[in-house]
Parts: sequence; C-alpha cells; structure tokens
Amino acid sequence: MSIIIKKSSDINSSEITPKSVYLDRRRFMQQSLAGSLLFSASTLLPAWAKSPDTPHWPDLPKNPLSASDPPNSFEDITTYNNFYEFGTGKKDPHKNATAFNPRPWTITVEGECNKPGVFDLDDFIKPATLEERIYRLRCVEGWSMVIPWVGFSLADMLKGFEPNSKAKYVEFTTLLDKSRMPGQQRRVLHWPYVEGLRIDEAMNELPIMAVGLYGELLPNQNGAPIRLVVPWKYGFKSIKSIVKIRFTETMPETTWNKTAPNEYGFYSNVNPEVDHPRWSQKKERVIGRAFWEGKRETQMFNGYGEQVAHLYRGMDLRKNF
Ligand SMILES: Nc1nc2c(c(=O)[nH]1)N[C@H]1C(S)=C(S)[C@@H](COP(=O)(O)O)O[C@H]1N2
Ligand SMILES: [Mo]
Repeated sequence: MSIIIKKSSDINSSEITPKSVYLDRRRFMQQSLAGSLLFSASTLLPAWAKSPDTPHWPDLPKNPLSASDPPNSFEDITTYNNFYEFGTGKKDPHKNATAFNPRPWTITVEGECNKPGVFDLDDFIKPATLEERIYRLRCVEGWSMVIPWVGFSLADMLKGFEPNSKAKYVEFTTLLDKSRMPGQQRRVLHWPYVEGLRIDEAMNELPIMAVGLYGELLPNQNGAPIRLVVPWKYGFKSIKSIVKIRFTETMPETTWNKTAPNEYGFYSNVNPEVDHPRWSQKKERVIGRAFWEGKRETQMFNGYGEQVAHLYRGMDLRKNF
C-alpha cells in the first residue's frame, strides 16, 4: 500500500464571513420561524434551533434532496445521541465527549482501489463542495429527528480513490482509542465500530460525509470530525468519527450485525413492513414533538424510494433486512 500524507491547507479566507452576511442569514431564519409557526401551528411545531451565534459555514447551498420537515433544535440534536464510545445513555455523549479533540485527524484508505493512502481530513473539506442537506435520521430503536447536516457527497469522495472492479463493498471504521473514547473501556460492543455499504449504495447520490450541522463544525457527540449519513437506512449505519475506509470484495463484518445478527442485518434499510424481532417498525417517535401529537408513520426507505428502490430490485427485503 502506498502511503501519502498530505498536509492540511491553510484556512481559506472565503470561510471567514463578513458580519453583514451572517446578519442576513439571521434575519432569514427569523422570518422562516415566524412563517412556519403560522403555517403549522396545528401540526408539527417546528423546533427551530437556537443555532450558535457564530456559524462556521453560514451560507451553504441547500441540496434539493433535503427533507422538507423543520429541523430539530440544536439542543435536541446535540443532547440526545447514540455514540457508545462515549457511553450507552442518550445523554452520555453530550456529557462525556466534551474533552475529545478531533484534530489533527487522518483517514486511511485501503483495499481494492488504485489510490490508497493516508490523508489529512482537511484535504476533503473543500468549501466549494460543501452543502447543507436536511435529512431525517430514523433510529432502529423507533425514534427519529431531522438534522441540517453540513457535508459533501460520499460518492464524489470515493471516486477520488479510484475503486477497482473487485471493490464490491466499502467498509468504514471508527477511531479505536480507549483513552480518548472512554466508552471503549467497557466491552458493550466489538470495538472499533465498523459499518459498511454495498458499492452501488455508497455511489448513490444520497449518502454524505458530514463535517458539521447547523452551519457549525460537527459537535463531538454527533461524530466529529467526520461521519457518514445514509438517510434511507437506520441510524446505526451512519458511523461516526471515521478513521478508515476500505474497499472490499466480500461483505464487511459490521459491528451490530456481529453483535446480534438476528436483529441487525447488513442492509438495515428503513422498512415499516419488516419488524425488528422485539418491536414494530411501523411508527416512530419524533424527538421534540409533543406527546399529544402522537407518533409518525415510518416511510419505506425513510421516504427515498425514488432514489434507492432500484438498488434492491429482485431482493427479498425480509431476508435481506
Ligand atoms: N462510532 C459510532 N457510530 C455511531 C453510533 C455509535 O455508537 N458509534 N451510533 C449509531 C446510532 S445507533 C445512531 S441512531 C446514530 C445517531 O447519530 P446522532 O447522535 O448524530 O443523532 O449514530 C450511529 N453511529
Ligand atoms: Mo440508532
């Protein structure tokens, strides 16, 4: 394997935003707030974020594949998390990840590709390719929330490594370091956390590598400095704090599949028709929604059938769950 360590480039001056641009954005947010309140008072009350006062990327283009639902509040998104490397409780990552320092950061790329190497994270964060994508994260446990990610196309990133014809799958691995990720001191999962996609899933237009949310650098508890987001699959496929990407000919062994193969399949597409062995997947509790508003009907492929149903044509989705 060839090793190329690339130096991080200096911060681009276009990333430093004049105050006026930021204030305009602020005004826009306030107008949307007023508009959505009037519009949907009887349905879903938007929990518009109190987003931080100095957004790192204040004016990103919004990708049209975004969900139209109002995003959850910054507070909900950053205090209700699954990130077992920082504890198994929903409040644990918010509490236990504060000391985590996600820089410097390298990503090792290996396996079936022509351009493997060790790359500095900053080589992938190019202001010109960053965009906002609002995606609903549907957790396999039966809740969901809507998150305005900052990220870039996974497919575009992977193409840069020139996967070869034997690359049938791509495997992602989280950092393994129990001094920095104290949850790894307990053997609640097989560490490090590993996830994977079939190559055609990975090359679909939907998945992104997220490096931020609400225009901010990605908070530690959400998977800093870089995590996957695959919006038509259950949340656990969206692996956090990625240090390795490997192209493989055989299906990767993934953490949750190894832990409980009868409960968590490799595909894990959101599917209201296929129950988890211990609970139904027909509905979801929307985090931030008042209890009297009830649950939301879960949608096939989390609403992205048009973009991804063809990937599974001819497959039995009960067997390939
Ligand atoms: N490395 C790692 N990635 C992970 C997890 C984890 O425990 N460790 N939890 C997964 C689960 S179950 C979900 S629902 C989402 C939660 O993402 P969020 O906290 O940003 O909403 O992260 C996923 N990625
Ligand atoms: Mo999850």
